[in-house]
Amino acid sequence: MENQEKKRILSMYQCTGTFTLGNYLGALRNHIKLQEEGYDCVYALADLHALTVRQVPAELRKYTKEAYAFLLAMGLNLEKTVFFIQSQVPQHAELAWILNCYTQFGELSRMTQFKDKSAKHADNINAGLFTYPCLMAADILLYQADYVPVGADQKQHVEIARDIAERFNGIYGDTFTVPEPMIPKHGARVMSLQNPLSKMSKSDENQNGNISVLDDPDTIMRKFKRAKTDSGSEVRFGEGKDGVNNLMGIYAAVTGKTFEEIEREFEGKGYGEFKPAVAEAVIAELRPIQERYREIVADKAFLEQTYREQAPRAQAIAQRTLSKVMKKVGLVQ
Ligand code: ATP
Ligand code: LTN
Repeated sequence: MENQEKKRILSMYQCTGTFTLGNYLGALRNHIKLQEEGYDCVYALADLHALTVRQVPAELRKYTKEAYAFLLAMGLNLEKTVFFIQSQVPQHAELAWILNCYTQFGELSRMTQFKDKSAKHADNINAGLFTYPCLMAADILLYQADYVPVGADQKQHVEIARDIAERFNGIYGDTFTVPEPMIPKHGARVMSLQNPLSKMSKSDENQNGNISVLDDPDTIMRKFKRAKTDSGSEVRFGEGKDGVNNLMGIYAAVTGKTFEEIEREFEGKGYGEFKPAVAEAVIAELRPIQERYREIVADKAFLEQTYREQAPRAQAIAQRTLSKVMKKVGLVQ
């Protein structure tokens, strides 16, 4: 199962809501492709991380299963990729505790996500929010990952995981592979349809700004038709034309067309024709995935059996690293 020659990629996803078109185009779709590009992929749903913000229990469970089914529907191949739910692999929490003891208060205080989230959830600045990077380092280091594909906002977390790995290796000898962030080549960054200066996000209060990957065709059409565009009506990429630029980015990502091709296609046609065309392209992209998704979620027994079978595969890899670490730090086994 484990192949020494292939480089290992690890990524995890928070399941605090339904994935957005941003998650899909900016991350998920690229990560699924990596399976076919000769990497050994390990993917998981980071439900322990989700607890750093107060969740409605039934919703967290629902979103976790939904996200699991969605990635399967996208074509995640369980013969090539290990895909599990973080809380079902106890080694994550165990290694995270140990790594807590090798991480400094000062370095955790400097994490921008901690600063942002504590400002946003001032009534619940819990210890988990603070030590989030140690759990994320455990996620990565347990699997001896070579690369971690992340968006720019998560780069600092991969860097601290590297620092922790290097520090630990320095004290105890080679234990962890030092991971590298993998920043996507064509980093499709999808912005909110209502405020093209902020990224499309699951937790956006304005649901008209984000396209959920499970939105039905009518909803997708309506949201695109209402998308904020700029003054003027020409479909042309340009500075200060954030609304149109965003729609062009989405259209390009979905159809594979270049910006010049898009400008030519809509020459003299205006936003009135462009917006529904973008919506149609997105609908067509998501339709087959949504169909498979509906089949998978309808079969609860299959879904449950699948994630249950994956947990021991992940545990086997994770335990090898954890046992090494326990021995090195002096825990009796
Ligand atoms: P939240 O709203 O809770 O902050 P999110 O929707 O921003 O969540 P994450 O779970 O933090 O999503 O991110 C999962 C992956 O999706 C990350 O690799 C992240 O870089 C990517 N991603 C999230 N939003 C976008 C976006 N709008 N455009 C491109 N990539 C995105
Ligand atoms: N923090 C990440 C989710 C995450 C992750 C990981 C990503 C948890 N553990 C390990 C890569 C590797 C986020 O919020 N997107």
